[in-house]
Formats: sequence, C-alpha cells, structure tokens
Amino acid sequence: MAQESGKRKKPNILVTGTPGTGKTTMSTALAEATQLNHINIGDLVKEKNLHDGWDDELDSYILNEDLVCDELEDAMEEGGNIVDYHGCDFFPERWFDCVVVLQTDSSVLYDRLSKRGYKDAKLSNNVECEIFQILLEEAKESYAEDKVVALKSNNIEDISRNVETLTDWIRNWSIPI
Ligand code: DAT
Repeated sequence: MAQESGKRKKPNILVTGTPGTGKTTMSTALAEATQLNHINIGDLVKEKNLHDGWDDELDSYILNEDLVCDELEDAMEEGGNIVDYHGCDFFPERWFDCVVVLQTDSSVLYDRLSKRGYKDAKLSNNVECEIFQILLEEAKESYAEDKVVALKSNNIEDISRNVETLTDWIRNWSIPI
C-alpha cells in the first residue's frame, strides 16, 4: 500500500466486497479506532435520494453514480473517510489511498446472507459473485495494484486483525515524511 503525496492530511479508504463480507461491521470498528468518518454508500443513497428508483429484480435502489460522486467530492478532497460499498469502479481513482476487498468463504457467506433474508437468485448471485472474486477483479481493474489489498473476513478474529492492520497503516500514512 503506497503513500500518496496529495494535499489530503488523512487518507481515504475504500472498503469493498460482496454483500455480507463484513464491510459495514469492519468499517464501523475502524472508524471508532481511528476517528475517521465512515460513509455507508447504501445508507447515503437512501437518505439523500441519490438513486433512479427501485429495481424489483435486483431488490435494491438503482444508484445514480453521478449524484453519489457529486455528493462525496468535498469530503473526499478533505480526506479521512472510510467509504463502504459493494462496488468500486465508478468512483474517481484519485479519491482513494487504499482499497480493501473483504473476502469470505462461500459457505460462511451463504449462511450470513440466508440469515439476512436473501433468497433464491439474490442469494445465489451474491455467493457466485464471491466465488468468482468479482469485486477483487473490479478493484484491480479500477485502481493501481499497490493500493488494492484483499483481506479475509470469515470470523471475529479476522475483523480484529483487519482493524489493527488498517489502523497501523492509517497512523503511518498520517505521519509527515
Ligand atoms: P456487508 O456490509 O459487507 O454487507 P455486514 O457488515 O453487514 O456486511 O455483515 C453481515 C453480517 O455478517 C452481520 O450480521 C455481521 C456478520 N459478519 C460480518 N463480518 C463478519 C466476520 N468477519 N465474522 C463474523 N461475522 C461477521
């Protein structure tokens, strides 16, 4: 993970991965540990109506990428944000100093998503998305290789370790060189 010599005093981190891999859980803990600002894109889209309506088939809002990017521009320029979303290819590459892709074994993910009430196509599509590492591929295609890191998120110990690793990285990033 390389350090960026932009004008930001604090780094911006993107936490991505298939739904259910633990983005919100990990981002919440990381924000608490570092005092960085956690932005859950799904919640933001709902709160500020940054969408083009509801997709019945996908059972989710149709996110409007332009509205989301306009909404975030000032905060991202300022720095110090943890952005949490199950997609990563429409954000400007310059926004992020580190892109974390959380990964979960498919059987564990299946149980988590079933508990969340996902069924049928929605459940199998998301598990397949994880098996084929779609989000890792998307991150590698969208960001410089040295910014992308894949982290396992199968259990509570993984969350603690990931938060520790990223907290250290954030502290080191913030020290002027
Ligand atoms: P996401 O934001 O990626 O959709 P989440 O943070 O909402 O995922 O987590 C989904 C559920 O799984 C939630 O009940 C918490 C649990 N979970 C997430 N990561 C976990 C982990 N590493 N170990 C155990 N449970 C986890």
